[in-house]
Amino acid sequence: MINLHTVATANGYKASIMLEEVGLPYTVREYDLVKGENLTSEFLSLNPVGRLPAIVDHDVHETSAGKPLSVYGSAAILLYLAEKTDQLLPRTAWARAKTFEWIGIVSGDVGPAYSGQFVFNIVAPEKIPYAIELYNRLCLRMVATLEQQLAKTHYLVGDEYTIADIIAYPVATVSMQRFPGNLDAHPNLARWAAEVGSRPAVQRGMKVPH
Ligand SMILES: N[C@@H](CCC(=O)N[C@@H](CS)C(=O)NCC(=O)O)C(=O)O
Repeated sequence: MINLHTVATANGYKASIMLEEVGLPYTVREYDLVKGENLTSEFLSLNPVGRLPAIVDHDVHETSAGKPLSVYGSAAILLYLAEKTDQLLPRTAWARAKTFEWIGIVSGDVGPAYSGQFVFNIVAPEKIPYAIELYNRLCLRMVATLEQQLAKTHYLVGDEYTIADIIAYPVATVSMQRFPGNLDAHPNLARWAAEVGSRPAVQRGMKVPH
């Protein structure tokens, strides 16, 4: 059995979509970040970073007497579950490396660009034009990168639906949607998002925790 510790955000949905896609049974615990539930000693003992999502896999222990395996972070969770179930990770060297590359792009470039854009446009009490302009431009570059790729390939890595698509879908439909006109102005991204979003596992995962 796997426990999913999560929140209703793009990062949380990446993990719940993956669990739905691979078909492993799991329980869900939702955290209230405003109340600081992610900073309790109980949660920090399984993830010292204190962020969500994280999973605990009770089938795997470091030693026979040790505690169950915990894995933090959407990219690590997707890679772990893909390897555990032998699903959604291509076998050829080229496609496998490109899948890793897209996991890195979405986690390290696209996600932080949209986080910064949200913080400086919406959350920051003081509106700093330089920061707003910087992150708005960065987001436009990121969405253009996805659009260019999806103009060339059906899914992010060729013809095969992979964990690269799973990690990118919640960003495209939650984070990018906050940035007006993003999907509408990018037909290949919109085509891909409609197809990925029609998968039953994706629809179920996008409802976890709600
Ligand atoms: N690199 C992580 C980022 C996780 C992350 O930013 N989690 C946010 C929610 S979406 C969080 O837990 N924030 C609470 C905090 O930073 O205290 C991932 O890809 O999963």
